[in-house]
Amino acid sequence: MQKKWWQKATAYQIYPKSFLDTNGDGIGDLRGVLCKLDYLQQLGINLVWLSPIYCSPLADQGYDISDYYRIDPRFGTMDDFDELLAEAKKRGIGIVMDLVVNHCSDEHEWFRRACEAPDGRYGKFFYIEDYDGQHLPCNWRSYFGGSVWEPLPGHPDKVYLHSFHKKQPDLNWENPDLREEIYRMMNWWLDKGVAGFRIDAIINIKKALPFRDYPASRADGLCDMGEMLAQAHGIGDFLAEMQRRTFAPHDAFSVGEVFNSHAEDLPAFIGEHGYFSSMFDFSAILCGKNRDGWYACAPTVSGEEYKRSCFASQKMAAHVGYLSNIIENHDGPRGVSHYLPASEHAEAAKKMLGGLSFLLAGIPFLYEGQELGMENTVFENPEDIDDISTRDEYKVALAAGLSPEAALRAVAPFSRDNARTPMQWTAGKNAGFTDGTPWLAPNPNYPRLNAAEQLARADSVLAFYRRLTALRRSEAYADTLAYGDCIPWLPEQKNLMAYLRRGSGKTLLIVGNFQPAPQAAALPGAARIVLDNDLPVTLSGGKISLLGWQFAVLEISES
Ligand code: TEU
Ligand code: CA
Repeated sequence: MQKKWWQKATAYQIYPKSFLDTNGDGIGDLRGVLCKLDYLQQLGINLVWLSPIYCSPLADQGYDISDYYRIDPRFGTMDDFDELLAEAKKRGIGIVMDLVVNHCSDEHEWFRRACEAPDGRYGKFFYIEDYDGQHLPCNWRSYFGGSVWEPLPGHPDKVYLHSFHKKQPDLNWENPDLREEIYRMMNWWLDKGVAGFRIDAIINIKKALPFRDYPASRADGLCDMGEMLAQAHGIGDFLAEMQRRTFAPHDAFSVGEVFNSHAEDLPAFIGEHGYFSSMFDFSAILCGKNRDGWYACAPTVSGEEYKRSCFASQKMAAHVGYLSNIIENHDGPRGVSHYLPASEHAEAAKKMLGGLSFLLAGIPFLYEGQELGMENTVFENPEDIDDISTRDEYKVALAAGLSPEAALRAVAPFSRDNARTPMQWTAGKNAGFTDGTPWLAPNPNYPRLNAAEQLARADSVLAFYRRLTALRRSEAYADTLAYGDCIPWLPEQKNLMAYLRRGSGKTLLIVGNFQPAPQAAALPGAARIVLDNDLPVTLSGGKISLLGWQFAVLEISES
């Protein structure tokens, strides 16, 4: 496979609204990101993905863009952005923008003009259909609840399609004029010097047309979008065009938010000449999901399930391309709360989980606060929920007959707010995130869990992540970790997650004991410890003896 500049990168996702507020309005901003570039550099980051910072009414926290060419004043100015780009570059950090082009905001000029003239140029940028007051074009359920159809403002005889919130009208990718506008915008940012894009909800841009009903999955008579997407063919034409017109000429990095991925599609998506450089591996986060709603989903995922889904994805991507590996992002629970049992949020277990994910083949993406081991937050009553998706799922749980208390308890483990609480910088007021009133309350655990405390401690979760990133760029192991194979080791041994990274003349064994009880594991050869999670490692008789939640990286001399 051809070598690319991003294959050795370590990436970090910033959710700007929750990162650091520098002007006391309670909302994180670009100057906050600027302040923390040294912190990111010391953490060993080379790529920063910024969740959306464009002008937006923030109906879905910026994933509803009203102007693709401007920075929302709440986040700063274009001067701040340019400064950020330049200062990041000085530190060897590339900025990856969030590309949200399945939809825009209903406050975007395109949509306003579509409402003025539904049959005009901009009406054709959207999906607008006639409506007789009774029969909607189809029974698809939006991701945030309710029908995907909403009356077009000013036109009671017309409806428009929104796969997400009604303030996020879908863009019509079948229209070449629309596609041209999108490529122009992408190239404008790439010409400015951004390193690439994370591409939002991209699988949704291709609809199965003409509109028709699918079997209803719930009492609301609506169907899951997945039903329709399974019948939507030909997305590759759009993605190949996007790749050719934007990413390729700029040698940009691109990572797709691709759900519903199938092995047979992988070469087209992330192969040598794929549409994207990489795509996220969501297989573990999809474990235990249930179509009835969050209330019916398993609140945590076992170590065995986590291991099996990682290994299945690794096998699928082997010799095809680079997955991007995560334990969390801005759309769900904190990884340590989701993949570790509630009683095991000790630092050793957090490091183990982080290490196991980080060293898989692919690009590791950390999410802000993951490097501290930040945990799910606490919801005391329904008013504590900010996120639109959680509010909808709470209603779904009530409709299924759960009591208000039970409904809140059932949806809390999945809430997107868990990942969106302010970054915990210090033990001071509001976790050092803001001098004002934070837009979302910080997790009450910040007095004990914060960056300042961890920066001062050699065995902190933060210090461990620094060692992981250092290993990834070390002269000794960078090639093995970037290009080596990933081979499961003792995959049948229960609650042991172990794999080899083999390549460039070296072999590493990555091993984690996914349980509180100790266990031993056979070694594939003579071993030397390269990194551990601050628990004493015992090697003897061709075995490693692991304490509960112990993690180690060993260099193996294979004979
Ligand atoms: O997510 C797409 C997506 O499918 C998820 O939103 C998922 O359905 C949802 O998180 C369940 O709660 C992307 C963004 O990551 C997300 O933040 C946006 O809300 C969404 O697109 C719309 O732009
Ligand atoms: Ca601010």
